[in-house]
Amino acid sequence: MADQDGVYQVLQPSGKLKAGAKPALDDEFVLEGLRWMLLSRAFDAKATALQRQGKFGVFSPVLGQEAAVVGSALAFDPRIDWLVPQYRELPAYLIWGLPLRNHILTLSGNPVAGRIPDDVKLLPTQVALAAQLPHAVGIAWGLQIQGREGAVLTYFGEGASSEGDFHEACNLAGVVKAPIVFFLQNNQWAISTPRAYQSAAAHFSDRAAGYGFEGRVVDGNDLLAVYEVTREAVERARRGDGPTLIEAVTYRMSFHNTTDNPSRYQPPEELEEARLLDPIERVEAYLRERGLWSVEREKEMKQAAAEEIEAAIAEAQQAPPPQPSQIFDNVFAELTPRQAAQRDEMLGRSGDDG
Ligand SMILES: Cc1ncc(C[n+]2csc(CCOP(=O)(O)OP(=O)(O)O)c2C)c(N)n1
Ligand SMILES: [Mg+2]
Repeated sequence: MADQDGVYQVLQPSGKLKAGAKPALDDEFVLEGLRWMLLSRAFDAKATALQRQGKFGVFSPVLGQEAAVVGSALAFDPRIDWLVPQYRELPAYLIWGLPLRNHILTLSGNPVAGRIPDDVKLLPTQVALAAQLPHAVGIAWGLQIQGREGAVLTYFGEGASSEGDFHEACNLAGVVKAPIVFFLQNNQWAISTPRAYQSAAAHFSDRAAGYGFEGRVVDGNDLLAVYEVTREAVERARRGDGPTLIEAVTYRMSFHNTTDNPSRYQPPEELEEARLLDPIERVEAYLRERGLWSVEREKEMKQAAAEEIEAAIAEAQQAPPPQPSQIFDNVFAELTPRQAAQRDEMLGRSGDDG
């Protein structure tokens, strides 16, 4: 189903299947995907409002990239596979089992939920660009050495792919045939730096050849195509056939994060064009055509998403307020002598009861 430029697509922007396409996702699974996408979009709106009220710290929305994140995450099995994130993939963390309450507490500056539950195979979000990628390869290689069946999904942006860590991680992953999927979200911007400044290659996925593994480029606004390409990559990893670099071509339809004002650099016509390719509307149109989507159904699902978010916020508000000394918790299993001394000093000064 590749277009002339090689970008894999199953659903056209109108929501119609491409000629000859057979969706790998059944209807129930597509509805499940849409549910996650709507929850993500509703959370983006709520979190933006709470940040503006001073209740949340800096926050990066997923808006526009929901199909890329949800379609890829659904192709894995969170019971055995690991997720190593960047910072713009909330629905994937939830699919992996992170309680939304924990994410809300983190955004509220309360570290009580900073520790990821032991049974959730998820690493913390990473702001230092591409620093997560060597860790992701280490986990994948470790799973392989231990003879476990799990694979790793790691996310990063096209901007992060200009970092040395990206190349080093891919190189090693190729050499040891690590069971990993490098999922590059090409949302066309790295804050204010446009895509063209990151690489002269036609597609970021073309770089995979240089590391000796498979590269695929997919329409990142097409839930069905993203799922299918990622599923193939997971199966490749499970077979022992090594890594895949997937480039999901999408668009960041909102600000980089809440400190950013994209109207200063983003051409308005580009954003208008991107809005015509909205990934949620595409899935809705597909399901409507199949008689599975209606105004009532949409209302119900949006209402359920809003209630889930409100319940998680209420739950987060029950948590004890943060104490300054908690910044020492969950960093190392045991504090170093210097850290212990600093903690004692802080306890002495703050009246914090630890
Ligand atoms: C090593 C490093 N350099 C610079 C930054 C500042 N910075 C934070 S996000 C960002 C843009 C990242 O773009 P991309 O990887 O495309 O991800 P996106 O935000 O578009 O999802 C930059 C430059 C950083 N966090 N880390
Ligand atoms: Mg980007």
